[in-house]
Amino acid sequence: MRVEHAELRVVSLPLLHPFKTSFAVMTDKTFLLLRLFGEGLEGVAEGVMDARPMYREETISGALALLQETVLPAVLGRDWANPEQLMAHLAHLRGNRMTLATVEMAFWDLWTRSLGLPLSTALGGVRGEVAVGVSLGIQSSVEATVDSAVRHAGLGYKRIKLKIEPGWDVAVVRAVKAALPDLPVTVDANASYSLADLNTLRALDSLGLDYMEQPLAWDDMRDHAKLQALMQTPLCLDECITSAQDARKALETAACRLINIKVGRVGGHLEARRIHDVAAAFSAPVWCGGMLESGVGRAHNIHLATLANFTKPGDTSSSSRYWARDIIQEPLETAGGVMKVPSGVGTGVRLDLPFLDTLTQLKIYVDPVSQPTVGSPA
Ligand code: OSB
Ligand code: MG
Repeated sequence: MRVEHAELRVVSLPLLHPFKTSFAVMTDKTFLLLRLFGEGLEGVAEGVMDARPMYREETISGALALLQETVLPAVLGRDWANPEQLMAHLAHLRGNRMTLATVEMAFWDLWTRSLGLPLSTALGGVRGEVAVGVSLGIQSSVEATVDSAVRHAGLGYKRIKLKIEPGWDVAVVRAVKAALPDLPVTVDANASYSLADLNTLRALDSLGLDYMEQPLAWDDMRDHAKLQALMQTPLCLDECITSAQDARKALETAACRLINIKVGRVGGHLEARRIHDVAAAFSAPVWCGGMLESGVGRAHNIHLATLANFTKPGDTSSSSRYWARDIIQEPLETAGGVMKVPSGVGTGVRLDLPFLDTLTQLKIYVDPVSQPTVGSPA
């Protein structure tokens, strides 16, 4: 599969409702969109890095520079047999997994379209629909949160995840658990606690949560292992896990008992699948997280979540929860807490280009550069 040229965009899509986490309030989703073109086909992916490094350390402008200066020149104008070969060629580049994931995922879409296969089939998926829950941001009141949780439970969502931060935790969890005693409820602190908050974390531990996501620092597995030893509630790591090696170390040291896999955080579908396999070897469940992706990233997430060990509901809820209008032509909507895998080849979704153009803040075409041939007499 020859990758002939690329288009990079920065796109800004307004959120229907502000989304508040322990680290930011988001009112729109600004993201990098990459289109790879080759052999008359197109593959698309979005980056999950934000403008500012508040979730992990990559940024949109950093990714744009790295893609233009280093990654795309290494990829364009060449033939790639498969995603493995492409990623082996980029394996000397350290870190920057969100940036690398953007290229890897766009290539998977392009390559599986050229093979005439759905992405989920090429990945080894085992199901045609995936179970989903919702992630509810920090709200203005406990009552508003309970109302929202009950409404989403009524729509069939299979798990309620509450964003928490110090000062917004025990009371809201207790109220939601009281309203929905039979539905799995989880919390996500996005790294806003430390071991100094042990009293609060212990209080949360007694509330029957299905699991607690990333309570401690984004880059600290060791304190998570200390905390897990003191808690009944399983810990789930998100920010801490960027690779299969991270996953192995986290599970070996009992820093967590399950993992939130975000394909955009870990360097792409190959690494996401390796994490899935490592977790399976430890009998640890995984689930598919989200980063408020547009339909492009959402479709990639849904295909990934068809792998066998994605046994907990993911965050890939209906597109209409986030946007008045998405940037793809196909609807991505759940019914009864289940999201159907988009049918068709590749991710199965196509860009709504006229609408996308109205949201595009920056557009850059990247063509192959002529590569100097080392050692040839020219
Ligand atoms: O930690 O899972 C997270 C959104 C943005 C950044 C980080 C996270 C989230 C979510 C929302 O929880 C998941 C979604 O609905 O896409
Ligand atoms: Mg999280």
